[in-house]
Parts: sequence; C-alpha cells; structure tokens
Amino acid sequence: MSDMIKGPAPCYRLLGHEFSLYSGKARAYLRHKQIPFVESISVEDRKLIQERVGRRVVPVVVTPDGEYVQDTTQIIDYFERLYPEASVYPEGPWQRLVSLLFEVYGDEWLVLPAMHYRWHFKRENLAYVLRNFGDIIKPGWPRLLRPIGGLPSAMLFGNLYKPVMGRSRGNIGEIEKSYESFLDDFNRHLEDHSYLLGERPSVGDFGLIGPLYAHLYRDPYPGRLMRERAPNVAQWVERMQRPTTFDGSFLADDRVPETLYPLLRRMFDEQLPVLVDTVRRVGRWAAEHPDAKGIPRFIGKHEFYLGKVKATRYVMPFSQWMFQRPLAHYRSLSHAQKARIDPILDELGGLSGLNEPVAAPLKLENYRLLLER
Ligand SMILES: N[C@@H](CCC(=O)N[C@@H](CS)C(=O)NCC(=O)O)C(=O)O
Repeated sequence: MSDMIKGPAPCYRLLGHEFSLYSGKARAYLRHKQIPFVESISVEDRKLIQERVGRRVVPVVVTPDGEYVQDTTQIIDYFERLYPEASVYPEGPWQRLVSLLFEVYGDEWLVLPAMHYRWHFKRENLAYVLRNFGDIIKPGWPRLLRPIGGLPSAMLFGNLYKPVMGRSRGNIGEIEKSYESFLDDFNRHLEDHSYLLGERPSVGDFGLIGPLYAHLYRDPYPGRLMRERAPNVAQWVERMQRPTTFDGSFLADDRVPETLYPLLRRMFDEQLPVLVDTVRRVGRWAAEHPDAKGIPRFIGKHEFYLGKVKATRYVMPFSQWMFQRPLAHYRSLSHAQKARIDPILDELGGLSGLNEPVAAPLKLENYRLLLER
C-alpha cells in the first residue's frame, strides 16, 4: 500500500475540524488510503465554501487543481476512482450490501445519539463545547473570550437538532437505551474482528466513525461512557482515526459475521421504517411538484418509533439519496445471490424495506439534491 500513489504525490486540503462529525469520516478515510492531505480551515475558507458550495458546510476536500468536493460520500467516491487499491467497497455482494447499510446508519441515524449526548449533558460537556465552537468561529479572539464567541452557534446547534432529528423529552430514555445496546453489540463484535468485515475498514466503518469520533468519543460525557462500557469500540475509534496497518483484507468468501446481526436487526427495526417512509414522501412530493428540479432539505415531518415511544422528525430527502446506494446494489443482485441473502435479511427484518421501489430517485449535482427527471 505504501506505493499506492505513484510519482510525486499531489497534496489535498481537507477543510474540516476535529469537532465536526463528518470531518472525522473524511479524515479517517484519507488516512486509510494514505492520501497526502493537510487539514485546516480559516475564516476565509469558510467564506469560500459558502461561495463555491452554496452553504457553510464541512468537510470539503480541495484538490490540487482547486476543485471543491463536498459530501463525504462524494469525497470517498472521488478518491476510490483515483486510487482503487485497498477499496473500501467489498467485492462480495453480501458484504457490500452490509457495508453500504452501515454507512447510511452512521451518516443518517447515529447522528441522533451523537447530538443528544453532546447537548444534553451540559454539566460535563458545555465548557468544552463552547471552547471548541469559539476556536472555530472566532480564532482571532483572545483564547479566554473565544467561548463567548461560540455561544450563538452553540445555542443554534444545541436546539435545532431536536425537532429536526426527533429528540423529544419523551424519548431520551429510548435514545440512550438504543445507543447503549449498540455499544454493547459492537463491542462484542470487535472482540473477534478489527473492523465490521474483518481486517480492512469498509465504507460502513467510515459511516460509523462520523458520529462515533467527534461526538461520542471526544466529548467528555459520552467519551467516558464509551471507554468504560465498550473499550473495544474506543479502540476501534483510535484505529480508524490513526490506522497503522493498511494491507488488511475483508473476510473470505463474502462472510458477514453473525456478531453483526444484532446491529443489523436494530438498524432495520429503528431506521429502516424512517428510510422507507422518506422514499414514499419524496415520491409524493415529486408528484405534487411536477416542474421542480431540486428538492428542499426538509419536506414536512413524520413520526418514528424508538422502542414503544413515538416521536416526530423532519423528512430529509438527503437520507433517501444515501439509502439509494444499498437499494441500487441490492437490486443489481442476481436471483442466486438474492436466494442466499434474502432469508437472512428476512430473519433480521430488512427484506421488505430493501424491496421498496424508489418512485422519485434523487441525484447530487453541483452540491445540490435534484430529482432525476
Ligand atoms: N452529508 C454531508 C453532511 C455534512 C454536514 O452536515 N456537516 C455539518 C458539520 S459536521 C455541517 O456543516 N452542517 C451545516 C450545514 O449542513 O449547513 C457529508 O457527508 O459531508
């Protein structure tokens, strides 16, 4: 792997920061692929992101010829095309499906516990959080004053996520129960494997590292919870952020370890109904807006369950775009491949969701989510 990039290596910039969820995903990926990059972000960069991408979002990769690549999935695919060695996409159809599902789970679902654990435990987290926001937003201010500069953003982020992702007063207990069970199950899996699918991280590991690094590992309260309750998960986070070996393989014969089944079952139970409903709502929205090219970031609200507790969240078309990836892969499988996988999916509760037709497919073009018409 060390000779993966031939000739003088071009240097990329990662505009991101340690405190940001999706920056952790991009950073871990770039390190795993041994792609030379420097990470930094200035006030000027943030203005340029606004101009080029259309909103202030991180992470962004700036290529040596000045291209801005945004969205971590696009970043990963950009580099997978350039450097296909040690791909993060397994060849085996079952492993590939599982890895794509875990990417959607990390990116689009575990953000809820990540936000909850960052913002709910103010006594342990708030000073740290304000310091981090201040360092990003007011880097030119004296160190002691920066936390005050971080306050407006902290107030915004700390409240906005609740209606958007569906954290109500009633479901706090369920969010924590679900996350703790996730930790227990993942911890158990990591007793036998370095990553989800063996000795090489897949795109699913990179999906998980987003929420599990900046928030759930680095923030004081959930960081302690992870280290005490699930030490193997904490070690996996460290491995993902600072890989030392680059030549591992996925498990042979397209094997998906049974220790992942409880994790898949929870995903199918909690997230899949939300994804399926998102696909239906996007389809309805598209039918009601026959001339629309783009689609708003949120299109109304829908209900979802954690345990027996019902809550409301915003319908996010972007989640459909992410979900289209495992759906398209599943659809591309042969009868024989499906015959092998379907009974397991059925047993775990995922079969009907993966057969959901996508009425209005979405594409991401020039940083915008568009209807494929
Ligand atoms: N799906 C995107 C999400 C990026 C994202 O949401 N980043 C957060 C910070 S970690 C942000 O900048 N949010 C502000 C916004 O999206 O307007 C990705 O994978 O890059």
